[in-house]
Amino acid sequence: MEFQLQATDALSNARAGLITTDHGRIETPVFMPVGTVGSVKAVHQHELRDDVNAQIILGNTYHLYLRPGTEILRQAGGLHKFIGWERPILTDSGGFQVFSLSSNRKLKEEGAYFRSHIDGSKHLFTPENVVDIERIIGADIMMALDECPPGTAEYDYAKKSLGLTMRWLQRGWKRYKETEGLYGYRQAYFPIVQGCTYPDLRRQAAREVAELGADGNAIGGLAVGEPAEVMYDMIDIVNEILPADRPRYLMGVGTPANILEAIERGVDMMDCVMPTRNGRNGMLFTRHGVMNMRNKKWADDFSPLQEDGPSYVDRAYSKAYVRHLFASQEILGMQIASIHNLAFYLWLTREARAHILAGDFKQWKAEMLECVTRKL
Ligand code: PRF
Repeated sequence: MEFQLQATDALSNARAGLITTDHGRIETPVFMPVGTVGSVKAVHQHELRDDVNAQIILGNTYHLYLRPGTEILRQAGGLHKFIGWERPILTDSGGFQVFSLSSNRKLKEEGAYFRSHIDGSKHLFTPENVVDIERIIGADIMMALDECPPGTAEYDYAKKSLGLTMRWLQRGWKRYKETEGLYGYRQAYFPIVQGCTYPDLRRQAAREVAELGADGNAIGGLAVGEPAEVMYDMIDIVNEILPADRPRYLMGVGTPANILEAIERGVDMMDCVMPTRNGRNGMLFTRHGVMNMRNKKWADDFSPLQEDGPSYVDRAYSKAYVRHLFASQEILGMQIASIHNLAFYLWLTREARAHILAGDFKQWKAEMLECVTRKL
């Protein structure tokens, strides 16, 4: 994987860059739709490519390992072939999901023991076997196994947890290096900076992560219950240390406002379930503000979903129709909302990139921030 830094904003830390993988290029800043089990919920692969303009999607090691399992994925020739997606894929390591989904999980030095949320079966994730699984999935970017403590974690717990995440990182990196070149194409391995909301822990983690010299680096453990301002401070602290010539990936963030703030602070990649999950609940993000499509006020509004929207669904369907679909609990409402929201998120990051390249990011961002936080 290669990263070319194309421009840095004069008035902020925002950057525009180009990632090159063996499955194609990614222009940054970029938003990555979440396709946990090998499906971006309610959105076809051709829609992701042609309507949403997704450059890369996410899969999750925890889910894919449990179902369909590594044997099926190996037989399929990897996730790209299995799901019919030829562009890049990033896999999260599953550490985060072990903690949010599985039961009876136990962290030990050797790894994370857990029971499947599907059938209760017992499993162990180690930094090494997670690399092996991500290799078989065939991710272009593989994430290291980490522990993500809650946003409210006490200092002592945060420190102990970070120690474990860092020891796991060294072990995972070793396995990554040992297995390079065995799987046909290049697969990058991104370490994850943890450290909760404690500046000294964040700095220490960022230094250790930077020292590895990985193709890209991630910031985890944010948007987990801490105030947004604290999250922004942590991003600033970490980005001061992470190398400028490698992409920076902020994991699981966030609202359109969070995305604009993160880009301003030098983040290049983001993912979040919000556009799809909130979309399925009838919440539409637009450049003019947020609409709740369950609201009765749209019942007789026959204007297009978003006249100047980035996707064909924005002009093909009226607000009244989409409101009707949600009122009737029709699947099509969720599909339209998911395509719309993802297309909007991808538009937002593309626009940010264009303004970074044009040199007027800061002013554009201030205006856009006001618009996207309105309630329509
Ligand atoms: N670690 C991993 N995945 C994640 C996170 C993390 O800290 C987050 C936190 N926002 C989302 N997804 N591995």
